[in-house]
Amino acid sequence: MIKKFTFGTPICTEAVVEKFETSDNKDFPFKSREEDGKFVLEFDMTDSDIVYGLGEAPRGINKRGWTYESFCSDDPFHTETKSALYAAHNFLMLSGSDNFGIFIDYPARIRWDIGYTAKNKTVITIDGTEFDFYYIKGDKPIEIVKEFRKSIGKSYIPPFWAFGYQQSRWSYPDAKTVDSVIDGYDKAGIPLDCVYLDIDYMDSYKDFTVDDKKFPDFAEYVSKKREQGIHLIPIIDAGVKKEDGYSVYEEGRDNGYFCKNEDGTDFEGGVWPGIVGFPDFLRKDVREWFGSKYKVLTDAGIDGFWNDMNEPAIFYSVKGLEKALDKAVSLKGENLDLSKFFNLKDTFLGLSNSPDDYSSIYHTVDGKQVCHDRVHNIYGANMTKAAGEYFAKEFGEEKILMFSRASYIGAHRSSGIWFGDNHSWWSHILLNLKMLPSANMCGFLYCGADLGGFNENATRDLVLRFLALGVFTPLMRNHAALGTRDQECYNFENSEDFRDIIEVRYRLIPYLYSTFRKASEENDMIFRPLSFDYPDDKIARECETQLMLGDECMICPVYEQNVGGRYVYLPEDMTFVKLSGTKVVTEKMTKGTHYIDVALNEVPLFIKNGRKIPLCKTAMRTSQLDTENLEYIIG
Ligand code: MIG
Repeated sequence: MIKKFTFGTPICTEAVVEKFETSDNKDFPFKSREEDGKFVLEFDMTDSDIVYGLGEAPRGINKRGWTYESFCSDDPFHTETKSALYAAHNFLMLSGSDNFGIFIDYPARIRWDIGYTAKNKTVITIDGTEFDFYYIKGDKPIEIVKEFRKSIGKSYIPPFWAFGYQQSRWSYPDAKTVDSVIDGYDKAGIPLDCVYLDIDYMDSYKDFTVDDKKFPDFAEYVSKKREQGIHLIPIIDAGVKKEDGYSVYEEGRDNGYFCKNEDGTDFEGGVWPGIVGFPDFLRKDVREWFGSKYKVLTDAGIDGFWNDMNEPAIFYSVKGLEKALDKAVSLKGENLDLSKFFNLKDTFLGLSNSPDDYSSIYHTVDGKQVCHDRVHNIYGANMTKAAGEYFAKEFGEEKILMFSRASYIGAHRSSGIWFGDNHSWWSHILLNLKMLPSANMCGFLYCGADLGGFNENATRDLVLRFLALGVFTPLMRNHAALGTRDQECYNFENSEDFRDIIEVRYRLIPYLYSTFRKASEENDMIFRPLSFDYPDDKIARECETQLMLGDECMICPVYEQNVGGRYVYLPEDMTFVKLSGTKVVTEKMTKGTHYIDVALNEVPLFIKNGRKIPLCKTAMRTSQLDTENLEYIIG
């Protein structure tokens, strides 16, 4: 049962597709108050209640004991004391003494104090007083999730090949480098379906251009790669380079498609290409225009994209930089004391993603000028919708791979997400695991983290363990930052170990793909916390290092260095399966805690008693998989 409450006249985000009658605000089920233009609501918790939700966010599956913010943030340090990442997924759910979910459909900042200030209180502060509020009542968490998911519409389903293994790096700048990556994988006998093109494929970081010195005759190159079974996936950034003669910019400028300053002139920020205009994706005509620009690349045979920098990330604004430079010049020759020096330094450090800049950007919503602060969290989602809507119209469903960095609920209907710039840290294997069920609750099924870690140098064993989790994530992509150690599997010693892991993925694709489709069609989750399935089992309720997968499995990656296995908790008798290349070893295990040995080239998995999962033969490409002749592992 869902009850909708409307406060004021909210900006329409299009997150919810089901129609609900609006309830009387007198019946609002929470203690609430308005305070300084903000709306505050709260609820009590008992010690054993669990609070789920917030999708792509820092920390645990149980969100208790911290404060979070809904504010799409370009922050490449996903440390545990952060409050926000790239997404704003305003769904929260209490399970225990009471069972309910809430969705706050509001495109600006929300603060969620979930037992941080007072252990047994959740206090939610909405940065405004105009929003839609959905109260979802159910007996069990999964029922609440399904009800909520039904209201927001079916999750995006990517093409089948998007379940193959994908290799990325910032950057493979030219055709020769891309060829060498494919070659490296082929020679090592490691399956591969996609290679990514990060910003350097473009001409001067201009969206929808290709540098023809690096990729002469791009369309022919793309088609050659497709003959080899490889999909190239270019990146698209939110900012459009300001340059006379560059048609995308000129069209945007001449038609008034870019976000504005208060005085109506174009807001100008600096990102990779230097100064850019930011398309006002909140306008339907701008979305149609920008969406149709992807055609240049789809015409060249491209059938997958990733949208980046759409929080939006702004390195500096032209106004902000000018002020900072003036300050620096005015201090020239002065003997700076510490406070003056740090103030100067902070002025420059504060240029990026600055609150002042965000406050000075204006959108047009329903013909009215609206400050960016009021709609920040739906900017990136609308960029991705622009693309998704164009693809669905032009090519039909399930044809184009599309995922985004920034997101808001609703974008799950047209794309997936990746979890942004993580690190090559062991702790980020678990962070990846914990985000999966939370993202699923919010509709994002096609998702995954940068396997091996994006920032800093990875070790061989970290990449292997990360991949062994990635075997199960719909998006299985290894990605690494500029300047870090090579992270392609074939670049490490004994690459057979990597082959063993990735072959397991290909063998599981029929199972993973059908589990994915089913979850999308039934508004279900692919990954669930153990507590969903075993609500009365204390250890299962608290477990955040294992997940249920589909109706059949439990996964439990190894997430520490220099260990040959891990402890795992079985809430009931199950079959332990170790998969490695073509090898499958099974062992019956009883309810309780066990230590399992897992070598670096093995993928651990548990199957519930009486359930079975299919395996196909492995292949070098998803297009070569024989999905008809399956063998089964029986639990
Ligand atoms: O400022 O395009 O999250 O995956 O490799 C960095 C370069 C911009 C951030 C993305 C990352 C990508 C990188 N981008």
